[in-house]
Amino acid sequence: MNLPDVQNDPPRTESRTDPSRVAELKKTIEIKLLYVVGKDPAHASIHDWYTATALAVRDRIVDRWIDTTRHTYSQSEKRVYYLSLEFLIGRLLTDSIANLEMMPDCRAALTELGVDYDAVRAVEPDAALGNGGLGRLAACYMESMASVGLAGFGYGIRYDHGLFRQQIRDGWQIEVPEDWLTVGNPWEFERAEVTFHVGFGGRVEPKEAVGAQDKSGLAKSAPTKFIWRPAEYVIAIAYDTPVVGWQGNRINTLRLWSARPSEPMQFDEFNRGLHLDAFAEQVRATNISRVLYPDDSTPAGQELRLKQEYFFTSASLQDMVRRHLSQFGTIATLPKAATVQLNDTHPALAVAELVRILVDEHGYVLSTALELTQATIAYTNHTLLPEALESWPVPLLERLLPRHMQIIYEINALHLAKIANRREIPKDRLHALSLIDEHGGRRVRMGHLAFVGSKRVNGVSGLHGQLMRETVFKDLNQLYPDRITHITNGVTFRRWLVQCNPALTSLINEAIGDGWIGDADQLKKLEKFTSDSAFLERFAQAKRANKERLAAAVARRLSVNLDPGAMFDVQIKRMHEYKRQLLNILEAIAHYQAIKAEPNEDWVPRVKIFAGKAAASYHRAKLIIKLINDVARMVNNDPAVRDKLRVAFLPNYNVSLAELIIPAADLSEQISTAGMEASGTGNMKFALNGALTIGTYDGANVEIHQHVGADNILIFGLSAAEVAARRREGHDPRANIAACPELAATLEAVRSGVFSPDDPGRYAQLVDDLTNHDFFMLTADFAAYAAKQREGDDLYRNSGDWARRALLNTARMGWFSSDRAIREYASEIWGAKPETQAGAAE
Ligand code: D6G
Repeated sequence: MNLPDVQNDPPRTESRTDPSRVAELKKTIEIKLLYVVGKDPAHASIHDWYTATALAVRDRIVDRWIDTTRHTYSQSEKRVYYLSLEFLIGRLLTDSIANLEMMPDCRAALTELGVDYDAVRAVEPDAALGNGGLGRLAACYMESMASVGLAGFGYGIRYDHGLFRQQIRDGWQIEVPEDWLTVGNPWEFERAEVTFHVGFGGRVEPKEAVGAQDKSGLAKSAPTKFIWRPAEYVIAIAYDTPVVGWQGNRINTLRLWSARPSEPMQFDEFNRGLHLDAFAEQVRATNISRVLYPDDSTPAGQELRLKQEYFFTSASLQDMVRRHLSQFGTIATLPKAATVQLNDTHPALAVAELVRILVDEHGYVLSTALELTQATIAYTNHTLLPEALESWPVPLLERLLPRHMQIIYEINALHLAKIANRREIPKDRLHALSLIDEHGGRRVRMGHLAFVGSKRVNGVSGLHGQLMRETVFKDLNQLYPDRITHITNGVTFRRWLVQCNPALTSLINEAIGDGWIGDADQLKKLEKFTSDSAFLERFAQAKRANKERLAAAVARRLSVNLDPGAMFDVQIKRMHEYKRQLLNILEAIAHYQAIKAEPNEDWVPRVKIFAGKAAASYHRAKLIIKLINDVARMVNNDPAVRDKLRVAFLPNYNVSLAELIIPAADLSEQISTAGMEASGTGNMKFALNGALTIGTYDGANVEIHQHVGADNILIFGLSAAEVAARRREGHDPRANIAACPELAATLEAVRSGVFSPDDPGRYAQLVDDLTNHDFFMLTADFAAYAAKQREGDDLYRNSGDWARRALLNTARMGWFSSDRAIREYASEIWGAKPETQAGAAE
């Protein structure tokens, strides 16, 4: 079993307890421990207490959950289906307790039982059913849909193993399987009766046309009808987790599918002594929900990934159609009553699947089925990186989903036929508009499929929306000019301020009340405290307390001592070359060399903190982790710079670690190559918690800059347009290096093995690539970045003024609440009306 390794918190709110509620809760926890966990309190482990507490809290959720479900049915609320291959939920205990405003009671009840709440919360495993931003966004959106009062349904996969656990051995990343379910999951309800058959393979047979139907759009003299006879079926079983909105006013459902074989085993084979073979098919079926993001560098890995995508998409749509028919009796009204949001292209097969259901099972002609589909589905694009735009080989789709491939061809034909009427679109753009990419082996472009099958296609920041129109969907945008929009991402302030930063939350509540928790714009009221030096002092003290908490955790885990008086400079996110952790560590090396050269200068002490996982097969990203650790070892053991610079790489970055680190940050590193980070949400969490951003003009940094004001953010480097121009006109890294002696010296030190004496050639290739290619433009931005860092030092010297700028960041981040983002989705895309609470229209 994996031992939980983050013991953050302690969240202590000032609210009072209610003795009768405490007594009632204490009784429930005792009953759960005894009758559900089956343990004597005298022998209960801390994990047993966690399970009992979670079950007691869950009881308080279920009544409201049922109320919400009834309300949705009785009011015929429009349902929003959020399909996502990832939900990076993290821990749920504090989330649920805080949103139900039960924290003081819960702490008190456990104290009376002789149990420490913080110890209980720390044993909950992180539900790491996602990689990074996209998955965490889905989790924030689920919470916000419940908080603003929308009938939101999350649909995804219940992976047995979430994102791998990262260990660092001798500076290298090692991946270890994650096993969050081994100790049970008290938040989920298995719905053994909610099952759907998901087919794969087989063949498509023509079937005699069914008789004419008179409703418009239904097949009258249908040409040829087809029937898909899959070769195998996998069963999807539902597991429901309640999603608690702020103050528990609404409890929505996250439904995750687990894969089961249609037969438990091949009995004949077993009896013939073929004990392993008897389970082969079953293993193949259950593998579908086994692991988040299987390595898809092999054909078998690719097939599994595609199966995962179809598996959860099909089960979710079957469930949606079943629910709609049971409530309304006809599928014709689906777009009025339901909307499906595709979180990136992973569920893009929903377009073909819904058309298939409508045509094959409900008798629609394909063009009408496509219209109904387009009125129901919407698609969020998350990346412009060509290598991240999904496409599937046509032969693979033909083999695994033959009927869908046929439907995709038909959709493509209808779509391309539109061009005939559009004189302004040159006919030679046909290949760019087609759903099928004909270059180097035929592939289905999933982004194009999602685009064509959707009512709206949104980017996730202003800049990203604009770049989508100019680059990846340039041609499609010309054909469907009103389809692209953008909705800038947001984060839920309940988790990313209230729960993770109780020190700052108490101070804010004292100053402006707690109305901001449900209405984030109220944070603006904090602006009036920017000239109140006593308040600024307390604001700085809250930050200091969070830094001490983090320093204690780092000392425990890494035996590195961090001075809470130093500037905490943090970059935590997935390891990726475009996110440029390498730029950060190279600048840290240059800074290290500068300190060594002038040890008596008045340097501002800095702690550079990194955390992040690299994909298992992403060797360059793993090498950068190693470089950070090599630099850390040297810097942290060099007495000459000890109190001026420290470097720490914290292993196994996950939601809980982020909750510990973010409140403690002074400086937030958001330094992607401009044009490559679609939005970012980490950038929002840091600024909300009173960190200044050092960043490029990229993704949502652009909007953070607009909101917090140019004086309260450190922007540097090439813009997206400048990056594009350099790519077009030729980028000369050698000239950049020659023009910046600090960079030249830094690269030489890395290349020659100063930081890798055990293997001097370790970084030679890395430095060569930077010198000769530098696709991510590190050398172009280095000098501006280094200068900005020193500007940051100068600001930090004046602690009162730094606190003022930090407070302005917190005060002006209200717009980045996921409640705002969800309201925009509701009005611009979903046509759904949020309620502040179930039953009361806003
Ligand atoms: C969720 C919430 C629960 C409800 C169940 C089935 O688990 O209250 O009874 O879903 O709801 P339908 O799928 O039948 O709408």
